[in-house]
Amino acid sequence: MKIGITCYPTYGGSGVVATELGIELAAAGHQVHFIAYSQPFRLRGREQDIQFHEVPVSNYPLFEYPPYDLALATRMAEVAAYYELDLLHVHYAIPHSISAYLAREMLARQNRRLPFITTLHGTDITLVGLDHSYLPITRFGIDQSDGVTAISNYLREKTIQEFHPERAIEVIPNFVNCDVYTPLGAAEREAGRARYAAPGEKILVHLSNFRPVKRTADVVRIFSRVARELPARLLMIGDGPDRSAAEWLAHRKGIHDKVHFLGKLGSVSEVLPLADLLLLPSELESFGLVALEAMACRVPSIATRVGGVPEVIDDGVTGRLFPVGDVDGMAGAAVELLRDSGRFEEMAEAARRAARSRYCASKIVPLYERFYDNILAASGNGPAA
Ligand code: GMT
Repeated sequence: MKIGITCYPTYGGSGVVATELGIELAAAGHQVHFIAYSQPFRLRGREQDIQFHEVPVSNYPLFEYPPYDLALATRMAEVAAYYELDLLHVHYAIPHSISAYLAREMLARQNRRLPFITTLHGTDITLVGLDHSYLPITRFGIDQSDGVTAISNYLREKTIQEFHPERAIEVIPNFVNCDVYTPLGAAEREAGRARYAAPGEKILVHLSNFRPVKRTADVVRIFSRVARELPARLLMIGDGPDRSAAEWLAHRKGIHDKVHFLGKLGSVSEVLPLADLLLLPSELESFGLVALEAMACRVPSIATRVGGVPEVIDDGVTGRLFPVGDVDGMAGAAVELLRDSGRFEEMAEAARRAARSRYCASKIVPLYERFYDNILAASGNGPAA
């Protein structure tokens, strides 16, 4: 199959899922074309067999707001025609589904079919879509899609409840490559941990785009309580609007020498397996991809019971879940686990097992391939059903 993929190429779960999907599809023998304003960050160094098409957005002085969605639609239509794409798969509804709709309509005038699939990731529905100025166009994008998937049951239900779409929504959960996200051998792990912590110190990790929804101040508060009870370090991976507030809080609490702000890392899979616990105290997560990546590396999470997180983390088995803002509860659970090596090992093992049995790329990517086949069959582009 020849598949065009569009996503937000910068730091963020939807772009990560889109990129990993493209890599897996290319490995399965499909021809994959990314169409975005810059190369997706996780694609760097892994672009073999994948083509990237940059979307140029002209900056004519009249345009106070350069029309990216139109430039994207134009590039989608061009790439689809030049490379004879079978379908487009867009990640995040706004504006990608609208650009794909325009591309499909442009090509229809040349008697070419270009069905498109929209995958909903979360904030496109919970934040962007519910801003009333975007609601009608988000619903239009969903209804015009030839197929729609959501990354958790929570998000599917939320979309139906808020948007009443005409188009059916299929849940295809996020996934992780369990060979890339995998525990390290003892010697390699010890050597890696020594970069950040002294022997005997526990390592907690947080990874996000540091947006308000991630509650990064809670991460620092939780860690501050943990560090009072036992020797520990905190790795903060990523960057975004709330990073400096988190740095300020670490200084104010006098723990800045124990908190390492590592910024945006391309190779998260090398750092996650060094940690003991992941902290994910978000206000909302439609899935919580980083918790799954950590689980695959044998790292359980202390997280909030929000959105799709309980579908990923089984409370008390593969991690612990608490109400939003329950900093004391989350810190207490972290200390309890880190002090009880028997229970910790059991949870770490269960986390890895759950990631492998339910969310490995080898299990989920075929669901997308089957979905593509069905959409193609329904749109008359074959293969035969
Ligand atoms: O959480 C963000 O700010 C990024 C956002 C995105 O679109 O990149 O993440 C959403 O998609 C991820 C991948 O499917 C999910 O794992 C996140 O839970 C979801 N974020 C929210 O729902 C807040």
